[in-house]
Order: sequence, then structure tokens, then C-alpha cells
Amino acid sequence: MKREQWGSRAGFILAAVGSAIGLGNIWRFPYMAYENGGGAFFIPYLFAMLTAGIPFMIMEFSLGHKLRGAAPRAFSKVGIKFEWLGWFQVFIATIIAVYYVAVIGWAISYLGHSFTQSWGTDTNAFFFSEYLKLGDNTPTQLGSLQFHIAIPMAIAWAITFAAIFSGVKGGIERASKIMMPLLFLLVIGLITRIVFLPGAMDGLNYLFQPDFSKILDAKVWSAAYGQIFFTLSVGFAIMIAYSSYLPEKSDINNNAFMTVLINCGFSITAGILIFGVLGYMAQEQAKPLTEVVSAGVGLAFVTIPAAINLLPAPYILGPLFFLALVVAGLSSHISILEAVTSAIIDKLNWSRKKAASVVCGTGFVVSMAFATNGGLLLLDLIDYFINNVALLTSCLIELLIIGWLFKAADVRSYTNKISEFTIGKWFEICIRFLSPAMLAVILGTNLVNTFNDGYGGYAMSDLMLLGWGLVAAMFVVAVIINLTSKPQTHQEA
Ligand code: LEU
Repeated sequence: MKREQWGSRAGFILAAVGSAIGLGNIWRFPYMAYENGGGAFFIPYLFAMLTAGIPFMIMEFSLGHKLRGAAPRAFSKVGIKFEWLGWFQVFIATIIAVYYVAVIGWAISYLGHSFTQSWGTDTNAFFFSEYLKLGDNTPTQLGSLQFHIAIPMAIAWAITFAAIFSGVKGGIERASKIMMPLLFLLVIGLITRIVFLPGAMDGLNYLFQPDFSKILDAKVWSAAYGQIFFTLSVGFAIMIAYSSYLPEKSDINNNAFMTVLINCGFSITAGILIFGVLGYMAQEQAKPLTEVVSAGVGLAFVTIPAAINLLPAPYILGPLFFLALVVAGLSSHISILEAVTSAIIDKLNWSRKKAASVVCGTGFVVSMAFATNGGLLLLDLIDYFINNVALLTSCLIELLIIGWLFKAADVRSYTNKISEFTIGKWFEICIRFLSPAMLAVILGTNLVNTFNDGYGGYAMSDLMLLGWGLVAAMFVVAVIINLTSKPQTHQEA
């Protein structure tokens, strides 16, 4: 069976950008920047983007393109004993897939509420008590299934499933060609109105005004690196799968630069949008900006609805915002599921239709854990360990394997041969020295801090089970698959 291919270069770029731009840009990036020193966050963020994000993207596009396989097959071709890293990455993707869809589900519900602002004036109480119905739950005492959350999640799954089931060109590429232009239009529509609101500029000043006291804080650097890998969808099987469908004649360097720059440009635009609204809100309520912002999850589902209440024509701007969130989330969710589906197709030789049905069907059932009263807590805890422990570990190991064993120089000469413009020696320096060193320090600090202080005040038993235990289980299962796989499984199907 011949490997599927993208129909056009634009199709691939839109799909890669569609994966990169997601909830991470609209919902996570602004509050990350806010919490980590505003303008001071941009220095580590841009540093991570240039020295880790771009080289990583070039590296993953080259791996997928050259080795023609989803992550497990690609790594097994680098060396049979590295297949486990591919599975570890596929497991990261699988876990992200089941909680990411919950946030898309919330966004779909909020899209509905935004037409009439039926979230009322106390948006905090609405989100936590009325919508999530969070009681005294814990991540392991989840309460019962909430159908008003489960149904929008099912809608999101149905769209993702339809795209994956219909194939790379007929499903994913087609969906990206509709979703990405729509998303850009929505954001342009929003931003042209928002930046002219009174007070918006104060919000932007707040976002861009550097707080240099934070620049030496290891947490800020960790946040910046974590954000770059998450937002670029690298290090967890997605971009390797997407680039494995590139036609032979493809320009890797250019595609990688474009994907990274469009994504980061979009993040900054989303930051402007959100902080513009917050500045306006602060002015309307005559309060300092810090008092109107609630960080984290609350930014998109508590603060933004409160701001929408105050906007002129909220019934237009509100739906525009939540539709943008839904569209951005869906195109990313599709890519996460494709990373998993593609690995299953490679490994088990299943048809796409069968693999898509099994993967999405199972994913749907498991994701229902997040549609319960305690779903938010479960999401918060798992998201922390996946991003700060599993993903950074996976990225570090990938850099070491490719940089030192597979040879960064080979990747560079491979990609330079097929690309319009060539990349210099800086690529190897970043892949072999700079990024692994930065990641080792950041990951080391994260591990020690999390080990000593736990996270978010959750019980030790919950951290052991859903944090450390989960990551360890992913590793062990990945290694078992690797040990039991026969060399012929690695041949091209
Ligand atoms: N890159 C996506 C985002 O920023 C997330 C990823 C899990 C597909 O939201």
C-alpha cells in the first residue's frame, strides 16, 4: 500500500499550521506571558523559538520526510532500539487528545452561551459551579458524568473523526483549507474592533512591558520552553506523522520556518487581542488590570466572558471569539489523533478507516472522564505532568538520539539538499548542544521541584497515580512494545 500524500504544498502548510495554532495560542499563551513577567517572557520565548523551535521543526519534518513513517516507525528506522521513543510520544499525544477535547467541548458550550451572554454577570460562579459543577471532587473522585459537557465533546469528536476517517488529502487537508482561512478571518474581525476600544492600549502595555526581575527565574524559562514545544506540536509524534505524507520533492527548511513563524505571529496576535480586551475591561470597571484577570483556565472561560459582557455588540464579538477558539482547537485535535492513527496503521497494517474508528471510539470513551464534576482537576493534574515531565523528557531524548547518534550533520545535509535555502552550522549547535543543555537544566529543575513540592496542592496519592505513575506506565508500555516488535514490522507496508 502506497503511503498517502498531501495534495499540495499549501495543503501541508495549512495542516501543520492548523496543528500548531490551537488552544495553546489563544488560551494558554496569553496567560503564560502574563504570569511570567509580561514583556520579560518574550525574551525566553523568542530564544526558545529560535534555538529550539525552528531546529526542532526542521528536524521532525526531515525525519518524517526521509523515514516515511509515524513516530514509532521513524524512530525504529533510526535504530531498532529507539522505537519505544516513538510510542512514548504517541502516548503523550493520546493523553493530550483525551483532555484537549474537553476544553474544545467547553468552548463549544460557551459559543452557544455567547449569543445571549447567558453566563450572567458572575462568570466565575457560572464556570465553576453552574457549568463544570465542580464540588468537593478530587482528580480521583470525579463525581458523575455531565451530559451538557459530554455532548459538545461528542460533537468535537465527530468532526475530528470525520477528518481522520476521510484520509490525509480528502479529510485533514480539506478540513484545514476551510478552518485556517476561517480562523484568520475571525481573528482579523476581532482585532480590528478590539484595538480601538478605550483602554486597549493599556492592556497591550501591560503585556509587552518587560519585568526584568523575572528573567533569571528558572520557572520562566521552563514555561517558555514548554510553551514552544506544546504550541509547535513538536516532540509528541504529530509533526513527524504529518511530514511523513510529504511528497518526495518538498522544501523542508522553508516549510518549517513558515510553520513556526506563522504560529508565533498568531500567538502574539492572540495576546494583543486578549490583553486589548482586558485593558478595556479594566478601564470600564476602573480597576487595575491585575484585578480583572483570572489566570489559567479562567482566562478564557471566566475573564473573557466577563469582558464580553462589557463589549459593544457582545452578541457578535462573543461568538467570533468562541468560534475562533473552537476552530483553532479542532484543527489541532485532528492532528493529535492523526499522530496516533498513523502509528497504528504503520504498526498493525490496519486500514485507515478501521484505525480511525478504533482510535477515535476509544478516545471518546476515555475522554468522558473529563466530562465529570472533577474533570477540570483531572485535566489540570495530567496536563501538568504531561507538559512538564513527559514532553520535556521526550524532547530531550529525541535531541540526544538525533543530534548525537543519528547525526545532526546528516539531517542538515539531507534537508539542505532538498530545500530552496540552506541552513548553516547553527542548526547542529542548537540540536547537539544548546537545546539539550537548556532542556536538561529545565527538566532537572522541574523534576526536583515537583518531587519536593508536589503540584497544585493535590494529594500525594493522586500525584503518584495520575502523575508519576502515568508517566512511568507510558514509558514501560512503550519499552515492552519495542522489545516485542519484530524487525519485519519496520518494513514499509
Ligand atoms: N499546538 C497545539 C496548540 O497550541 C496543541 C497540540 C497538542 C496539537 O494548541
